[in-house]
Amino acid sequence: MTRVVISGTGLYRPPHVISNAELVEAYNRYAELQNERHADAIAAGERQPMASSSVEFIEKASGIKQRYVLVKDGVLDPARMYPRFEPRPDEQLSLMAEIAADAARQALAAAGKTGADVDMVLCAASNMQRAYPAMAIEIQNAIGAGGYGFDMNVACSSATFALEQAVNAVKSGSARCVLVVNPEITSAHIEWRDRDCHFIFGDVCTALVVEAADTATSADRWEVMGTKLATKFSNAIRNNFGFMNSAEDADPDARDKKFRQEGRKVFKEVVPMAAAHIASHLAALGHEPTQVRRFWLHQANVGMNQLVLKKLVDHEVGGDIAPLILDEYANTASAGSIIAFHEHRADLAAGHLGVICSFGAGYSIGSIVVRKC
Ligand code: CO8
Repeated sequence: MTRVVISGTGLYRPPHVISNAELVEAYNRYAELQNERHADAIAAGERQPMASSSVEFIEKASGIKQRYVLVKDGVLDPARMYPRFEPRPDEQLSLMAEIAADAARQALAAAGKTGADVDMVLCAASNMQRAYPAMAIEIQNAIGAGGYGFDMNVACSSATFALEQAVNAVKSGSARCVLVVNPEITSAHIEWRDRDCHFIFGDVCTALVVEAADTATSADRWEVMGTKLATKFSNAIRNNFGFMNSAEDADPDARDKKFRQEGRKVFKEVVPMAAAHIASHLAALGHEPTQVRRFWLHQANVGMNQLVLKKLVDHEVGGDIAPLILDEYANTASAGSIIAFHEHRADLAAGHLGVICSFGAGYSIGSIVVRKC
């Protein structure tokens, strides 16, 4: 059986930061303006006033301190509360492909490869910029790759689900060198005017190179020991935006056309699922959770990760076992666990075992067990 490794990773970090203080100030001004506008309806008891957001709540409830965004323009404007992206002509590289190509070049350089070595491109993210042609094919063209490419969306688990497809393609011989990219432009599909979720997400793009162990030349190689994916239908995280909207005469600005969730329900339901998933995956490979040197977990909520780990190893663990990146990046959907892997693996030694695990909308859970070569 072909042994498969992750031989390089890359990270595109957007140029703009929005702190919690800036975010809350803009949101609270927006809420004030709305309350003034609807003062009569509020006074008549026909409408609830909008409550204010707070930095303390955000940091305590989630652990998020700031987020990166591709453009800041518009997001903090109480009259808009939405990013302002310049539309690009068809002839120009699209924004999603641009950030993916940037992360891809970094991952390829780390793996000692060029675009010409790649024969499969998977663009896996929680939303695609357009319906077609596939983003992956534009990215394939931008980096000069051969073979073929396609898009995948499993929301927050897009990266781990794509990793399994990449590993299987190399094992089966249908590809030799696979590029997985996760361009997450979450700022364009969250509702910045909803205090329950306005703080949750950030933009970013991650990239991974997956290839056979015997073609890998990078000194930093991680053998994929196993992959395990699971899904279970839930409406607790949902976005109804889609190509049927116009035909349904739907209001494109309606609340259900952007990210929404029942956060507490998600927290309660997903924690036990994720812990059981990781435990059973490790057991099937003959390992105990306590043998894992590092867990690169999905980055949605600091408390969620602590609880998943407590269930696995029966005690509190620190950043050395389960590094946190969501304080700096916020929730970056599918890219979160990959950012953690990208930034927090250099100190591990040959033989060390690690687990990359995502969990989120669907519900979906994906775990990848790796060993440092
Ligand atoms: N400021 C002040 N108060 C607030 C705020 C705020 N910003 N927001 C809510 N509150 C209030 C609530 O109204 C509530 O008030 P009351 O008690 O009077 O009703 C109180 O605070 C408590 O609210 P919650 O119960 O909602 O608070 P929680 O402690 O549960 O924290 C979290 C909310 C942080 C959202 C938490 O529940 C959480 O993180 N849950 C896990 C969510 C999760 O993991 N989701 C995964 C989603 S990501 C994913 O799958 C990818 C989807 C695709 C990507 C989309 C990209 C856009």
